[in-house]
Amino acid sequence: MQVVKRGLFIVFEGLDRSGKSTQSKMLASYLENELQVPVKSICFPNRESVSGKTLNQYLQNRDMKYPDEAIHLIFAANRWEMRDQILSDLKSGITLICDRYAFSGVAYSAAKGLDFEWCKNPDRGLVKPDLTFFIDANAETIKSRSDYGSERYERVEFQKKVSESYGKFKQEAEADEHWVTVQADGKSIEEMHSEILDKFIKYRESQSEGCDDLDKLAGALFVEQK
Ligand code: Z5A
Ligand code: MG
Repeated sequence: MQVVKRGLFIVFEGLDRSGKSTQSKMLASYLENELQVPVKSICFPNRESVSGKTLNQYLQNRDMKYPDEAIHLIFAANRWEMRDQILSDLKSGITLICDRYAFSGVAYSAAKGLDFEWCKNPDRGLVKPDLTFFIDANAETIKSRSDYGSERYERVEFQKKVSESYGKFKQEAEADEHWVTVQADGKSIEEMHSEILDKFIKYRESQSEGCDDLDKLAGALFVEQK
């Protein structure tokens, strides 16, 4: 009988226009076409769901007034809506490539001035990623990229604050292997892809014996390990 190994949960994080969608698509396509790994691409916010429609309106309309705390909770609800599907896909052997996750939720809301730890609360207990690729791009570099400025948060000063919030995850993650920082400045799309692929393959090889066990990820996001 063939044993289905669970899929891996891979997240991409970073500032607006840092290259998350480009790199997620390239990784997904390589895994599917070159390694024959079953893959599904997902993204947050999921703008199609009930909560996602509100988030889409909010992001596209800078004049829409809404309390920062309330919108933060809706971003988190948008992830909880997908929790069961994420677990079920991973169990059935599908590797998920996820464009933004709860780290975005915390980084953007904390950049608005909300308390960093408070911001984690609504996402506590979600599925923790196996690997999070943080694309570390300079806020000044990305402002020249196409379509920059079209949504609510795309302002250099604000992006610098988001970058500082992400920096806290970087510090927290020093003792936790799931956070992988990929420097973006001065690198081509292809150079970044090969660096990410290399790190992914090394991780996959290191996990090949033990990755059936989903228990250590399910419910583990932002929960202290005892
Ligand atoms: N948000 C939040 O507040 N709370 C939450 O919980 C969540 C999100 C989940 C929408 O996110 C907003 O939601 C976002 C955070 C907030 N803030 N804003 N505004 P989104 O993911 O839908 O959109 P985005 O991240 O803002 O933008 P994006 O366009 O999706 O960016 P990207 O995916 O990182 O970039 P890209 O599409 O891959 O690349 C952008 C361009 O740069 C494109 O022309 C590429 O060809 C080019 N590019 C990419 N890499 C390179 C390199 N290495 N060199 C040169 N050019 C490059
Ligand atoms: Mg994108």
